[in-house]
Amino acid sequence: MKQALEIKELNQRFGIPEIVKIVAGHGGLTRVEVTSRSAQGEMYLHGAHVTSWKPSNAEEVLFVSSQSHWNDSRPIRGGVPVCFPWFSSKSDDVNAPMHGFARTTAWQLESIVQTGDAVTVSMFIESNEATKKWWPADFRAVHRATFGPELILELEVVNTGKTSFQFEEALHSYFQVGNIETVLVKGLNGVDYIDKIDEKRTKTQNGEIAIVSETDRVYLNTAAAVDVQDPALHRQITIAKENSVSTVVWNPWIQKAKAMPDFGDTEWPQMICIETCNIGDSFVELTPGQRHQMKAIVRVSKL
Ligand code: TA6
Repeated sequence: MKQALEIKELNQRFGIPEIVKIVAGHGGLTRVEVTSRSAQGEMYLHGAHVTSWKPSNAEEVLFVSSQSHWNDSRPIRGGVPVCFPWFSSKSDDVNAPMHGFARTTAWQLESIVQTGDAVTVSMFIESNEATKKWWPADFRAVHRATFGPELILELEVVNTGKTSFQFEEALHSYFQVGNIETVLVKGLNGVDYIDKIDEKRTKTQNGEIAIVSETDRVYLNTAAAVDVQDPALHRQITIAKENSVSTVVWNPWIQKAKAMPDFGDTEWPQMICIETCNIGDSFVELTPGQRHQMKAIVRVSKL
């Protein structure tokens, strides 16, 4: 009953008739649903997690595992997990959640604005006792998702405290592909990367990337847009970015897929992660009052 009242109030405050409604989604988690002339989209308050973007002239672009958990203590497997304020494991605390606490935190709706054919959903979190259990900083983070002919994701972090802090961030985007074994990833030729599957050795990308085994690479010092060419679905997904200098390319392949309980054993051929980040040595530092906005801009075109 409590959730029904909350959803009713959220629809009164933020709903847009025929365009935006707030519902109880998978696992009863609160979901914003967008249906406009240019695109359909979904975003959960849990983790400010975008789980769907389907432009009117294309099929679903994001991958979500059929085995995903749907509860407020686990991250959703797929879509766009927001990794903040650290990436992967926390260097000084083995008990800290992987990829930070943002993706398993309840965010709040800030605004929902229709601009022409596009709809921008903004959600925010602010530092509190729960976040300070893991990280002492005073901050406000906003995740703005614009569902239109492009999917535009912006993660803004503001230092609301009196001391500087450093953080890592990633929009850990899972993209739907027809067959990973025929996909080619272009745009990173000549870029150095850390190969997490080969003892974190640093290598240089030679040409385009074909995925032929478990792939987990952190491309360094690159602002380049990436093209995911997917002949099986006859489309190309382009991921451009702003204020991001790291790009992660990940596919778990067979063994890692089997090892993940919230990922189907046979789902690895249907997805690839192209992650828009500032991680490792490319962390972000904010002085008091300073803010940083990282943006991913996703487009789909016919191949
Ligand atoms: O971004 C790639 C990666 O760091 C992989 O190493 C793998 O762990 C993936 O993220 C998924 O992490 P998660 O904590 O969501 O299972």
